Amino acid sequence: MTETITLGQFIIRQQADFPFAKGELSRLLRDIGIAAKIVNREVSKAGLIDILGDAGGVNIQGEHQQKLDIYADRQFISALKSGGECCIVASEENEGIIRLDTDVSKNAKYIVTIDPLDGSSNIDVNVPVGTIFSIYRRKTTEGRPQLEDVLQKGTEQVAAGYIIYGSSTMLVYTTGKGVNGFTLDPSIGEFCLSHPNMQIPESGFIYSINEGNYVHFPQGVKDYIKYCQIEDPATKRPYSSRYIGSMVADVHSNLIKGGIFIYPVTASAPSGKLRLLYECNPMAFLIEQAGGRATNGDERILDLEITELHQRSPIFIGSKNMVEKAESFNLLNQ
Ligand code: AHM
Ligand code: MG
Repeated sequence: MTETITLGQFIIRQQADFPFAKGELSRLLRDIGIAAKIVNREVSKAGLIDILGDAGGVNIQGEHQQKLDIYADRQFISALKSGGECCIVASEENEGIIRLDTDVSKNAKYIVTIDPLDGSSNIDVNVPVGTIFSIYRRKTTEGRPQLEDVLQKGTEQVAAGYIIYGSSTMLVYTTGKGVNGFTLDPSIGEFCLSHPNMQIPESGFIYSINEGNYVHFPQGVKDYIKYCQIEDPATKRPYSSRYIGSMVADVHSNLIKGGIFIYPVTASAPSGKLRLLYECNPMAFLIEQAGGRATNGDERILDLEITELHQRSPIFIGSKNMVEKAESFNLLNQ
């Protein structure tokens, strides 16, 4: 019989590697895992009840919020609040930072940034959606935690990961010592270690980009796409094109099979579409930990300075050799 290791057991085992740690990060990861199970329950029954669709609100990016976005946002914030290990949450769905001012959490040492339900426009067509999270250490040492505690470079991440709500639900995360993936076993209600020490193939044969925007891409991005499409048996080109439109699902697929995911600058989105804090940094940390690479076309994503909560960035992320090849094109200039 194969041994089953639950997320909770795995976290405790990993903590044993840090004898002086007090267990706060472990408890924080546990809280995220709990919220993920609750959100998963709602996502999986979304077709049955009136939770699908537009809640009528518009988030600060000017995009329509779906009801499940709001639900997921509240669940994660509430789990982090009751867990007591996080003093600030910054969420893609909220304009400002959210201080968790309870007696326990106001002095907590961790910050969480989260995209509670990424790709939510796909919910009503039954396509995988996801949650993306990052954990940072608070920098200020006294008083109330501040915005500057949140605006940290990607290199400062303590942990990051995602949950993919798909044909099965998985939680994949890193604490800077490799990447591990857990699949939710609905029969016991636990995330179980299913993908230990995940490594992204060095080269892949899949490129993922919204080619509908082709005419608005910089010339270098157009040239790279052409490179992917040219026949060359030695490098197994042409590559396959796969684009789900849910970053978590696209990056997860490329993590397992090898590939590159691209969201470049476009004429209408001159800084790209995806957010540095909620989407690019956590995915970049995780993919680097799996042996891959992530750039904005000029600089490593994790080295980018961040000045605004909802700052956007172009991103080229995935298999190391594919991203390096893309970088040989002029990816940023129109
Ligand atoms: P969201 O956070 O509003 O859901 O948007 C992010 C999503 C990503 O998951 C996905 O990669 C991208 O937007 C798709 O955008 P597009 O439809 O422009 O290709
Ligand atoms: Mg998003």
